[in-house]
Amino acid sequence: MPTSDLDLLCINTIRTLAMDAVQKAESGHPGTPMALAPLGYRLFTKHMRHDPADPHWPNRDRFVLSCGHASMLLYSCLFLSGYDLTLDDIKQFRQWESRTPGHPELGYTPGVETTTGPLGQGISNAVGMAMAESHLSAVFNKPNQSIVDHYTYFICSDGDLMEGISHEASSFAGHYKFGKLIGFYDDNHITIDGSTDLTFTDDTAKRFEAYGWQVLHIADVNDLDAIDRAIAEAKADATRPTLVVTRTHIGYGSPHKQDTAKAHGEALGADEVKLTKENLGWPTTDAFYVPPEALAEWRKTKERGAAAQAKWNDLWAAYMGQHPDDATEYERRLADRRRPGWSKGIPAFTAENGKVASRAAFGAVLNASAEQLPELVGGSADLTPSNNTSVKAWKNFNPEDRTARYVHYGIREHGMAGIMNGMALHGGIVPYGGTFLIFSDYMRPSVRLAAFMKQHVIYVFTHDSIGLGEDGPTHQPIEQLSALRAIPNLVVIRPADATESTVAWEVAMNLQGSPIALVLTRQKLGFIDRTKYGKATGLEQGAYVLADPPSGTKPKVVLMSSGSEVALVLEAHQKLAEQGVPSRVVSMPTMELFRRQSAQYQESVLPAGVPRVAIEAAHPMSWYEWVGSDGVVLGLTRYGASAPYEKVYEELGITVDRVVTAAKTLV
Ligand SMILES: Cc1ncc(C[n+]2csc(CCOP(=O)(O)OP(=O)(O)O)c2C)c(N)n1
Repeated sequence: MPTSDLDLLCINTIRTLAMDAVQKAESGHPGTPMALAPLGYRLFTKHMRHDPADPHWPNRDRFVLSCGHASMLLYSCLFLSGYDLTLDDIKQFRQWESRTPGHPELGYTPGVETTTGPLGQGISNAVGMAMAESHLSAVFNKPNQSIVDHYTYFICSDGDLMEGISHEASSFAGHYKFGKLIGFYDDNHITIDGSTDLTFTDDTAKRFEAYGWQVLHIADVNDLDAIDRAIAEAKADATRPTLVVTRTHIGYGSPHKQDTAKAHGEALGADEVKLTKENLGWPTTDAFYVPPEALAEWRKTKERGAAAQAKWNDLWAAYMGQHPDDATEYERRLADRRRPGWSKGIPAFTAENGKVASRAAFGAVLNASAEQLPELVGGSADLTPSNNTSVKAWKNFNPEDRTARYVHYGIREHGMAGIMNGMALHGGIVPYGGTFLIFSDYMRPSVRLAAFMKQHVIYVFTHDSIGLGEDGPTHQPIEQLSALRAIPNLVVIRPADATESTVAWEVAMNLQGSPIALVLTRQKLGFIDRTKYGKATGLEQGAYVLADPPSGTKPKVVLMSSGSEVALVLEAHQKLAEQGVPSRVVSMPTMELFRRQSAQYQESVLPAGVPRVAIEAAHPMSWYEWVGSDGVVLGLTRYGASAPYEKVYEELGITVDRVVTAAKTLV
């Protein structure tokens, strides 16, 4: 069926809004929204089940624009479909505090499901959303009551597919057979530097076939029937994700810029906008013109959405009547709330446990609480026995049993982090994933986005320092701790012993609005006797006093540390006391939570005027914030070494004696 005049008007409304918004802002990416306009139109008005009046409807289809630079495609579709977004918002594209920022940002614009812009991330988020759907539907659906039953759509560009994370996530999705994941590849042959001939001659179709995806083709995105057919075929294959290789033309309709890199990332220019509108047969050259008949057609989406949601509401009401416990449980999970008393079964560590690595303590605590945390879905990037991320009672998540909760991510750290973001964004799941701390570098772009998007994701980073010993400097993190602590809103927790590890897990599960990195040792740590020293619940405030001089004596110096080096400062405290220097010991497992405390609490832990020494087997950078201008940080500004860990500590000067010497020079 040839495209009707009305369809064309609706499609060209996206194209002209994109051109006009970018022209007004004098920055942005007009060409890709212009190219993808027919696909956006068809998805939002015909295929996607979504309710513009309720962007949080749990059973909506998810849509991810992985090529976030094409944000005007998404904003146009959201505004035209009837989300709470106005033409004025579109006119404010890329302006201060507008709801239409340069790239889509979660929380700013109703209907935006994830923050995209760093290419490749969106694909991994979409995989995570499809995974969440597959798990939750297996857990909660009943015969004839599929309360979790939706598709996840994404659009990606050349750049998305060139980025390595697209490989990790797509390979994962193929292996785990996410049949309700439907992606469109914007095959426009153009990137910023010019033609894709310069850099990208992969056979994308063969690549995705090799991953186990169904691959379909649309020869011309302007063929709406072809879009419909592809989506029908994609849905018909329930066992494979689908990639639709879709030929488009960047800057479609622009007489001088179509099919050129010029249409990618800058305004077309007033003259070219005018010429393009004429070329498209647009009724006027006025900016931001939305033909009433096009808007009316687009807004039918609201009726469709309301009807779809009403149908689901009936289903949900029946479900609540027949399965009240499951319904309550589903709501609890969507709200990211814990079961009351979930942590009661976690046993306390005592001196009898002897020395315990914090990774081992974590494994024990995870296992002791897992039954009360059915919202957890977790695993490791092929380091399960090292990360202690497994739960004895759990089975492996797999295509035959999607209720299972242990995820073997394979050696795909970046993919794992992006997929976890997708699960958290979907809702109903708290994802955790493990690897060595050193490989947090491989995950960093997704960790940053989790923090930016305020997602509840838990990273289990073990082998946290030179303390891992013989594997040597390639595996010994140095700058990773400071680098992670520099990510705003990421809560990094490095527990000092088994007891702090328990509190860390409780914080990690209870905290909302921040991802949490648990930084854990390979080597065993001594037991800190809490009848003698400060309570480990002080971790909740980020830092707390572990030891003070005998009452009445004021400390002359504060010794601080985190994790395995807390043992060193405790010993230094003892030695200094013997030498007549009264000191205070502060355990600072998490700088982020300490920063959130009142100035009064901070002062009570780190009193002004008392000099401070910090020690950590890592780059010193993050400690300068806490030691003050006259303080001393003992850290590492070199790489580690391959040897038994005690020897490495000794040779690199992470020792009690150095703390004692530094403290004495300060007092
Ligand atoms: C990780 C990452 N690297 C670089 C960029 C900068 N960038 C934005 S779009 C783009 C490539 C544009 O080519 P393509 O992905 O084909 O998009 P199109 O030109 O078709 O819109 C680049 C390099 C980015 N956004 N993310």
